[in-house]
Amino acid sequence: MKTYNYSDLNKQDIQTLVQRNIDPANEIRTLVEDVIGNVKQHGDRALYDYAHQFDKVLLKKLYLDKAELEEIAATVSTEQKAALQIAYNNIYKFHQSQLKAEDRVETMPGVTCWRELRPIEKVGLYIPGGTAVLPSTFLMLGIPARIAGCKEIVVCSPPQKNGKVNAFIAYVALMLNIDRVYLAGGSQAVAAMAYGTESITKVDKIFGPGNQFVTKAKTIIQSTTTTAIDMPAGPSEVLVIADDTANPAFVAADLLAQAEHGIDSQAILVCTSESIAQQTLAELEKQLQVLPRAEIAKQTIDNSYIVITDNLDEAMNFSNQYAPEHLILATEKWQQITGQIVNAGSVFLGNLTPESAGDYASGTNHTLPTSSYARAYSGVSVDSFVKKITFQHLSEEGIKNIGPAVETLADLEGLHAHRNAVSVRM
Ligand code: HSO
Ligand code: ZN
Repeated sequence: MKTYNYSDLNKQDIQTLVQRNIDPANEIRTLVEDVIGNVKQHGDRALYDYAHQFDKVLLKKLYLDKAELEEIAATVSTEQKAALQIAYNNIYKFHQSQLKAEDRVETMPGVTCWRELRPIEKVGLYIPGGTAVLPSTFLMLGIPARIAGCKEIVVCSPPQKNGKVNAFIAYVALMLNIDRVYLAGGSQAVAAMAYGTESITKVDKIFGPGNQFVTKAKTIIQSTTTTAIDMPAGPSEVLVIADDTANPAFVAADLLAQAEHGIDSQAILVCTSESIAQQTLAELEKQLQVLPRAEIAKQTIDNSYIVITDNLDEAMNFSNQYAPEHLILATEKWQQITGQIVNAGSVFLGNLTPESAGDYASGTNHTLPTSSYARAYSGVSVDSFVKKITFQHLSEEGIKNIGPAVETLADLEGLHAHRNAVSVRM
């Protein structure tokens, strides 16, 4: 890991350090557009063909039904079920607290305005099935969709070579009361949910992470169809702020947890103590040895860096410019600095709070803005699955109170019909 001294860095250096790979998927655009065009034109037929071509499987049916999911899920152990249930309960509890009715506001006597939630009717969840199958992601998307009350939840996941999905995906589907999983992956799955096919419903919004093909397909359909997407997604990342109260073994473990996701992940350490940084590097070496995914983690660590700062304020300053997906405050003084956080997807406070807790089971969502989108986006929550519709009501007193102002405003914009809509009522 390269080490930089914050005081040696000028504005341009920092700009370069906090920059992520800008759209490395651009070169695959034509390929993805081709797939989208094909699915749009040939529907299910194209999905069968792509399953053969990309997933190496000849499907007889495009989905697994409840009985098949139950059969596949039978291999999940009691211990695994119990752990999934704890995650489910905590995620459910935290997300349910996000459903709050808002107050009605009387802006003038007789003029009342308010907002009400309505679920997005049809949502599509993409559950990746690549090198690491992530049933936790299925929970993170399925639970808020259920809490929001979405009428139709379409789930797509790439088929394995045996024409099935992994047992944990099947089990989570059943936990969520979802009794059909479509066997479609990659950009073809995104296209199917955006355009609809004979068997897959066109949805209003597509959620979920995926490889660069999935991501590219999501960005394309967002601008070419009426289907929305959760957020632009890039490789996962963590930034750890550590001071002399941090535990180097913990910090190294957190950096590696991020690093094992993929070779394009980033694991950044911003540290006020050179000695802690050195000890963390030694720990990294030690802990890497025993990791099954060491190969991947090592590449990420080699591409990541350390910034040494004079104090926590400087560290926070750098972090805000980086706008990390995950921010870990590995310091006993975390309470002193949380107020200064401006840009971050999800924050982990103190030495005993690993990102892994939030990745799986504490209750917060792990679908978060990457690539510095944390400057403007929030992570997935129940809000992502609802619309907030505004309502207003004017009483007789209300129209009398507000009418003259609206008439004047309509006049000054030269919109006489607008003025009239008020005048006829007064
Ligand atoms: N850290 C990932 C989520 C995840 N980790 C799933 C393990 N499984 C992105 O927030
Ligand atoms: Zn993770």
